[in-house]
Amino acid sequence: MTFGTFGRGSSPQADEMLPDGRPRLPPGQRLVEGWPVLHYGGIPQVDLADWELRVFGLVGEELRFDLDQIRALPQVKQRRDIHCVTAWSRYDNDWEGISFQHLMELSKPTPAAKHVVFHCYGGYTTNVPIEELDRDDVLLVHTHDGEALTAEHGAPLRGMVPQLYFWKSAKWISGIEFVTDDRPGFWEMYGYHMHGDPWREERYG
Ligand SMILES: Nc1nc2c(c(=O)[nH]1)N[C@H]1C(S)=C(S)[C@@H](COP(=O)(O)O)O[C@H]1N2
Ligand SMILES: [Mo]
Repeated sequence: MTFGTFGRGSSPQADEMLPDGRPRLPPGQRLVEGWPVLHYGGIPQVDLADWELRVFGLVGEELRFDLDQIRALPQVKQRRDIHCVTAWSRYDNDWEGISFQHLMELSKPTPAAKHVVFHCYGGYTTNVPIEELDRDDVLLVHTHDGEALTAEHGAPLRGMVPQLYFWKSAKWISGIEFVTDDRPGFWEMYGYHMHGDPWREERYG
C-alpha cells in the first residue's frame, strides 16, 4: 500500500505495508540492490565429500546428513526479505532448500527443547528460540535467486530465518543443537540481542 507520496521525498517502497500492518521496511533500515557479504573471519574450507549436517541435543532421533541426503529431502521455495542489523535490507530473495519444520518432524525435539544453537564450519554459532523456527518459511538453503549459493554466502548450506536479523541466519552450517536454556552464540556474546526482531529493533542488549 502506498499513499501517493511520489515526489514528496519518500520512496514508494518506504510506505509499503505487510499484511499485518507492519511496515515492510523495519525501523532504521535502508534498502540495497546488491547483496553485501558479511562474516567474521575467513570462509571455511570444507571438502564436500566430508561435509555433514548433524542434528543433536534434545531430540528423539539424532540425525546426520551428507549432501546427497539433503538433496533427497523435499525441496521448498520461499521469497523473503533480508534485514541485516548493520541497517541494510534486501527485498525479494528467492530461496530454495529444506524446511526446518521437516527437520523437526524427522528429529523429534523433546518437550524440554526450547532453543536452538546453530553451529557452523569455522566456529560461528547463533541462538534462536524454537518457536521462531517452527514456521514454514524457515529453511536451510542451498540456492538463492536461482543460483547455487556461493562460498562467501554460506555454501553448501546456510540457515534462512527471515523474520529475524540476518546474523541469526548461519552460513556454512554444520550442526543444529536443541537445548533447554537459551545460550548466547558468537555475536550474542559480544552484546547482540538474544532474540533479534527487526521490527522491535532488537539489535543489542
Ligand atoms: N558462519 C557464519 N554465519 C554468519 C556470519 C558469520 O560470521 N559466520 N555472519 C552473520 C551475519 S552478521 C550476517 S549479516 C549474515 C550475512 O550473510 P551474507 O554474507 O550472505 O549477506 O550472515 C550471518 N551468518
Ligand atoms: Mo550482520
